[in-house]
Amino acid sequence: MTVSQPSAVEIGLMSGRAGYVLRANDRGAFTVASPTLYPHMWSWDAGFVALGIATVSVPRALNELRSLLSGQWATGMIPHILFHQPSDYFPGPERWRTQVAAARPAGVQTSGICQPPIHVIALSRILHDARRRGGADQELAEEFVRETFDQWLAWHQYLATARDPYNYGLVEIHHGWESGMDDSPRWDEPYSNVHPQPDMPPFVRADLAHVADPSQRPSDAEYAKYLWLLEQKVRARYDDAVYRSTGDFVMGDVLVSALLAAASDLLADMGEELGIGGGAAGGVEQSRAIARRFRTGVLRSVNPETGLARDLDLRTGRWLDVESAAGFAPLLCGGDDALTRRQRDLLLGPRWCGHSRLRWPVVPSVSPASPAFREQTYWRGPQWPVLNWLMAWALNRSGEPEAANQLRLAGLSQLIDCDFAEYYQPMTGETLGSRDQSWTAAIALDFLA
Ligand code: 2M8
Repeated sequence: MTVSQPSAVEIGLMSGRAGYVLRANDRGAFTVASPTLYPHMWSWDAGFVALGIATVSVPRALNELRSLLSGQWATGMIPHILFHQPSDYFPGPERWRTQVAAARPAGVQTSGICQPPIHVIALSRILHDARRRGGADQELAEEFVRETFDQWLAWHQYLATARDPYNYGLVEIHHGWESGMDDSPRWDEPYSNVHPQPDMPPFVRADLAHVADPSQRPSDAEYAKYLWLLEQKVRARYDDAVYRSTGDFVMGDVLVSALLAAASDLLADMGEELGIGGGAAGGVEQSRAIARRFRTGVLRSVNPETGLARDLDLRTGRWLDVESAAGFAPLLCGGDDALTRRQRDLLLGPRWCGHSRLRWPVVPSVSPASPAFREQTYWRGPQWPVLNWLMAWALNRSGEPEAANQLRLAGLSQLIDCDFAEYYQPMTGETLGSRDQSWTAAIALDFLA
């Protein structure tokens, strides 16, 4: 299916409405991930939000990242949620009980796990935008990179050490939420080994009140497992080594690893350009080493038959062969040109974006040809505009601008109604989950810039 360029009127309407959504979701010091379902700051959402806001205002974009960094733990971890204000979101701070953790930050309540390291990818894009504009924007952005370089490096080092103590080259995650793809079939096999115990405190879900149909969200049984892992993290006092030996879910995540590799290269590039982090033991070299290790880990995980990268269950030692979009991790971190071309063809081909039943040729979270595919359940098949953005970004970086533009145009067509939904039913184009989702509006702005 070929998709055409949106008209000037459509572009004007979409960018106006996307800008409006981000303004409406702005709470002063930070942007909520969505107005009611997610009334807090989420880590990887904030990265996408910042790069979208940068197309309108570089200072506001930098403030978003500064606000996120205010939640950084002493370990270097950037937590997955910052609770800047009270709300009915569950699980909130009283459930996370991060006061048991010595490394928690002062002055802001946070969750105790993390999310994919998209932030430096966003920052380098913001810097690029700011340089194009020049003047005060450029100065501000460069100053921000100088000021925060060590914090980003600490974040990446945390993932490279506390979360890869044996140098596998795969970042270990301790909860499906850390992958960003909560209920993805990537984690079905590992979750079958997670058994909530009767001493887990009872809970009432708040999320279902905010969606039209519960089948768009994870099931109650899945939620109980999510809460059980949270409980195990609390019982380990958020000490990664203790959790590793006691927790039920320890996975080498290929998407997180590929993003870490890509982000580490970009951090090194920025350091070199701005003359920071130099020397043999400096931040630039450390970043390059992290990039190399995790790129190697991602490439090693590829199943030669399918051409897709695989997560590794570090509890059982089993590779997890699932046709999820995370399998395209090598496209994000590069390192093998033949594989990049193979993945490009696969992504645009009939098992993925070129599947005959898709309403729009946009990356689905799971291949529609896979038995695990569900068309309206959360990360089990629906299309997530941010994933599509990531793949377009990756294709551009790998020297595939035409393929990238195909995804961009398809992504814009999908968003033409300006609902900026959290995710989309791939066969009908119906909007699912939350409306006015910040990161969806943000990537629309970036695609239009
Ligand atoms: C979703 O995750 C949260 C838990 O972190 C939830 O379901 O309550 C995921 O889509 C995640 O990737 C995203 O960052 C978050 C906020 O948009 O929502």
